[in-house]
Amino acid sequence: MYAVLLAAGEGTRIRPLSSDVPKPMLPVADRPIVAHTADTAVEAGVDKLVVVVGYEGDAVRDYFGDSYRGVPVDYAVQRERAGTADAVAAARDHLTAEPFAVLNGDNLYDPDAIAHLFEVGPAVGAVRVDDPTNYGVLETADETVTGIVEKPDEPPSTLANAGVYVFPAQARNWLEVPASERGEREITDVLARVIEADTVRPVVLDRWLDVGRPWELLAANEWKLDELEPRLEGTVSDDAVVRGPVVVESGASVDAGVVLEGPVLIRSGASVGPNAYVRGATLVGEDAHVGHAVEVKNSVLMQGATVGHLSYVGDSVLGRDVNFGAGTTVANLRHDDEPVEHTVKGERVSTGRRKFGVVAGPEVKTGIDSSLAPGLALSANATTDPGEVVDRDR
Ligand code: TTP
Repeated sequence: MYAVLLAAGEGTRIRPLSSDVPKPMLPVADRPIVAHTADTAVEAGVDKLVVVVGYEGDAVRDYFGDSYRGVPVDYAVQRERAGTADAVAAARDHLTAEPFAVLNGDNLYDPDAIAHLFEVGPAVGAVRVDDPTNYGVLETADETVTGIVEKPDEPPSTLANAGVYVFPAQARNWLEVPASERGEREITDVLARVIEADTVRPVVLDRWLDVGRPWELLAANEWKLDELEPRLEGTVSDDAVVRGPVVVESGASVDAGVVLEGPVLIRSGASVGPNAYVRGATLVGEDAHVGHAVEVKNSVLMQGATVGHLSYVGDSVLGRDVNFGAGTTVANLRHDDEPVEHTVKGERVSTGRRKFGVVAGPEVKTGIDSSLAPGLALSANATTDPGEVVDRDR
């Protein structure tokens, strides 16, 4: 079997982090999100990957090249973001007379369940949820999927569609579905045709995460950082303290007085300290720097991000080459203890998190002593003034 990975979306809901990279290339532990998807497919035994790229697609091509973990990789380009069925249709020239799997390049899956799903023939992955009304919900009878309904008021089951499918070869002829109400050609309409023609099995995944919004990138890192095998390959001072699962990659350095409390990953080229406190789950990306008297907790610092001195960063995502001035303090908790809100595509939404800090796009710079409010988004290249209290997105 081979797998089609959908990685053509822009990730408008995760802006500003996707302002210069496609969402599937955002980092989760030691690799981009889409590499975790590819790992799942490779470990389930696929013999080819077809990656559908679009927005900033070169970043995806540069990462995988023409093979990944011994499996050949082909690319298809989706010209317009016209929906998930359209994305698979863009790969038509690569679809063969064999059954094929389709996975979202921005989802994390439970690998054992995916291996099982690939074995059972036409199938769809699902997760059990308490409130299915916001999902595509599977209708089932006798271990067979009989239908799928989008965001139903009265859900026919608690099985939410997890966006991973095994289709029979003929499905490549059923991709020309009409646009849905939201104007996209949806893969679930292709699934509906497969359900009419074939027996489709539901396969329940224990764990699944769709990375759509910034706090889901934190959740993805919490998941994958927790799975890393601890190892200290970089330079770690004898005067540093390492507690719990910590990885310091070769080429990274940890100076005196630093306390690392896992799960923490310090990537190659990064430096921490002296006298810094980094608490899990935290990713300090390649060439990032956490300096003197800085505390970082449950955060993602992308490549080249710098928090040089006397700052606090909690529950936050700092994009590529962000620079926080001395004394920058992130607030990550509301006084009323309600979940922190964040603006996604112009709408205030609850993150569901009691603690959530800031989302800073690439090359943001804060002035010294900036105070940043919980849930704040700073767009690419935004700056703050010295001493400024920032409680509105910019
Ligand atoms: P979404 O997360 O629904 O879309 P997106 O990635 O563009 O993000 P946003 O809604 O924030 O703008 O997409 C689900 C998966 O399908 C994801 O892996 C991207 C992929 N996709 C495509 O490849 N082409 C498309 O036209 C669409 C809509 C999605």
